[in-house]
Amino acid sequence: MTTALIVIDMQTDFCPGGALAVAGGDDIVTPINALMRDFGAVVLTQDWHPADHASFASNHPGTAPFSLTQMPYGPQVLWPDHCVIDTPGADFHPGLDLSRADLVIRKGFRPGIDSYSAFFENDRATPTGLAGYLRDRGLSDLTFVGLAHDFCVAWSAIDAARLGFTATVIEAATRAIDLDGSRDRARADMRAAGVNLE
Ligand code: VGL
Ligand code: ZN
Repeated sequence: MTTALIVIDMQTDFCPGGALAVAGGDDIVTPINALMRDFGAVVLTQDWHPADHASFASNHPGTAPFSLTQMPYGPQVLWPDHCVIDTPGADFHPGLDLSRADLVIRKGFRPGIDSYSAFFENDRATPTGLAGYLRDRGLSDLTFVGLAHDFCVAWSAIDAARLGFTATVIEAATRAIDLDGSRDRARADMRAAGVNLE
């Protein structure tokens, strides 16, 4: 089978009660577990930030979470502290079936740069290594689910399409942060990049 399910950032901090909670984030755990059986491979991503990470508003005195700043690599939303390495918020949701994962790819671990996409950091140039892994295994047909629809899922699916993979997002198995219309923008950007929205 050439298909892979890429499960994006299904972590405690992105679910209700977490530091960067996405509304309804935990509703998609059971559907994602069920989907895992239908794919030739399952990859999980894990947002994994040091406490001094540049994407945290707390590391930019005078700024508020959800404000926009300029980084050397481009615009960056400043977030509440989330998914800090080795804290409970970085754990996978306790209901997620980890047993089916062939690979866990961590991202966002360099202090100075964020990484929404599973393929590249936010400079859109520094690779995570995932593309090579998928190509080596002959996994060309990728389906994306998880959190958040309008950030890490969208950036991952768009990069996948750009890299020549077939990319599909099952929107019912995602939830959006929806910051200033980011959900609709992400949908338009994904369509423009050739991502299939199901
Ligand atoms: C995400 C904001 C910051 C995501 C990760 O998983 O969509 N969003 N870090
Ligand atoms: Zn993050």
